[in-house]
Amino acid sequence: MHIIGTAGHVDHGKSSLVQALTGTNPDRWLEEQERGMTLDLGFARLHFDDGMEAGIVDVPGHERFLHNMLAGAAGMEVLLLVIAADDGVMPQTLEHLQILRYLNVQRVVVALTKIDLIPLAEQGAACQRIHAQLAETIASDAFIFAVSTVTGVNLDLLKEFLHQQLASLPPRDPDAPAYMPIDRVFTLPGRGTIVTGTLMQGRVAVGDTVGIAPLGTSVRVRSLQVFGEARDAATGGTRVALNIPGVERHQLARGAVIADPSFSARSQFTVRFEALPEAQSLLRRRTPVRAYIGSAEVLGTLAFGESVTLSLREPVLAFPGVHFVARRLSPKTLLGGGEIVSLGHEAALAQPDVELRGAIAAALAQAGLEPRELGALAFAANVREDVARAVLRALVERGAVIELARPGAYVDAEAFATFAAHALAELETAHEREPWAMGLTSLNLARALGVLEPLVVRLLAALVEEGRIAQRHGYYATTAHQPKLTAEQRGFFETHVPFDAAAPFVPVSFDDVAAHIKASGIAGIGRAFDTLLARGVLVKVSDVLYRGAQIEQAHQRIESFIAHHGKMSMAEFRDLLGTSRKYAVPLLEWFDGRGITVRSGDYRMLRRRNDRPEATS
Ligand SMILES: Nc1nc2c(ncn2[C@@H]2O[C@H](COP(=O)(O)OP(=O)(O)OP(=O)(O)O)[C@@H](O)[C@H]2O)c(=O)[nH]1
Ligand SMILES: [Mg+2]
Repeated sequence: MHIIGTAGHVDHGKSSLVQALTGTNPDRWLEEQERGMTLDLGFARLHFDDGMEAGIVDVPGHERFLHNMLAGAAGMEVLLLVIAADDGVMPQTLEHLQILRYLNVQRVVVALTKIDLIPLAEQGAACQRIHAQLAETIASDAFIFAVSTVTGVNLDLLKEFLHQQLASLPPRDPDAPAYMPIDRVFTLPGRGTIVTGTLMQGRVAVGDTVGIAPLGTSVRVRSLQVFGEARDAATGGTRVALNIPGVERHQLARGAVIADPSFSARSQFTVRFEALPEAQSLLRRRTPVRAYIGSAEVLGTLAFGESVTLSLREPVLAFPGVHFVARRLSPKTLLGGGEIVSLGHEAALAQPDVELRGAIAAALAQAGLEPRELGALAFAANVREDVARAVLRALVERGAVIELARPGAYVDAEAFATFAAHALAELETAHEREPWAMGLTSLNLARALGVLEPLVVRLLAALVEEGRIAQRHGYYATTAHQPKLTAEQRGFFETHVPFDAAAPFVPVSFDDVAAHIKASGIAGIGRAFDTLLARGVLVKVSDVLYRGAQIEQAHQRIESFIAHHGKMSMAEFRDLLGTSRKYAVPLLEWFDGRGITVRSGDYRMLRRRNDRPEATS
């Protein structure tokens, strides 16, 4: 048996033609029948007088459902391209043809439908025009049948031609391993899970044990149907429904595969890839793609090197000779397609690839604390970057290697652990020595540890990422550290940044405080000052110093004033705080800068919360 597939632009009459040829309406969903539009794949059986049969897969023409079309396209051997005579070749006519050239189509027939809608005198010209438009496509040499499902004209001729085409297809290899991409999963009361699909090759029989990928389990086929009729077995080219009670419906979906139990899913393949000429410019050395293999749609990457590698985010069962199509992630432009050539390097990676891991680990160990980028490591181990990446991923997972960000690089875990221990020890000592300080800067640590500062920053970032140290306001600290001023230090600031209830918004001069700090001789007072500024206990506005509590109060007054009056002038703000213009102007500008207020002419308004620039601290 063989599979005929429809293709063509939305509304051109594909489903009507299938119904006219088979008596079955392929639009099986109520919604499809109500909307008069195919949304998902439909199936019908084409029966000939001599007993020959074929399965028809009917696809949606609307571009929004192209992913459904793709799920059914892999099984098509005879393409029935449908073009409405009154509309001609349209975008999806060509897009479907582009897709199908990468798949398994071996014969193409064109049905020029709705021929009843154009006058007899114009029909010849319409055929010629379409023939010209199909040049350079897989339908360039196809016979064109002008048909109508309304008048029935030429339907018998078309059907007979399909018979010829089917009969001329080479027979399938009955001994090939079974391979059936699943396109539907459902349950029937009392029977359990049913899966349907096009059996692309091999044979499945009742009682057989078949594998299910990517689940990786095997099940027994309890019963089997071909177009609603129970059979003992089915062979390649058949639409099949299998009752597999051993699996729950929710474990399966379109894209899963029933196959010979010896087959398994994998996520990396070496492929032959042919780009569409117009997509050539969209390809990069590593191009993220949406890959369509069998009935599956999976995100992945095409990597072009000495050979082309298709890496998938989720494993898919495929093997050499299986075709695929690739689209861009967004917009979902068709990029091209091709064929699986071999199973890639994953097999090698799954096995103890001790040597490769050893080579990469040794290169890193030799580099010590010096980060190495992927390219350099691949070079050192004499492997392709994608292979090196997979090995590194495994090494990172096992904790043998640390991954750094910006730019991405790798460091030997042992060297990193030594660095981390030293850095933590430095921080502990610093906190003990100066409990009032925020911690150490990257420059402090770089000097203490004898490592260049840019490298220290990247290594510390990895420690912060791991939650082993904290970074606040440019200082690094242990996660437990809370700066604590001495009584003497606190007393100093109580005195020199006083709070006067009679003039609550009058600040002090920053320079005065700085001069007092210099003169005071109190141990650690400068660092303590930094801590208060970093934590917002003291706030520098222009050349004066406020207490954080004063700023907080001013903020509250601004919010409630503008909430009442809608806006606020500088004079109003000054009076609101009972301060002078000298202090009011910079303070309000400070609130503007924090995204709390916004200037509009002579007035300030509140900035709506979602307009505020991200708080920077
Ligand atoms: N006059 C005329 N109308 C037709 C003919 N074939 C189909 N139609 C009408 O064209 C419209 C679309 O037909 P469908 O068969 O649903 O088209 P389709 O290609 O399956 O559409 P999608 O699956 O949504 O892409 C329907 O209203 C049909 O009745 C025909 O030969 N002549
Ligand atoms: Mg349809």
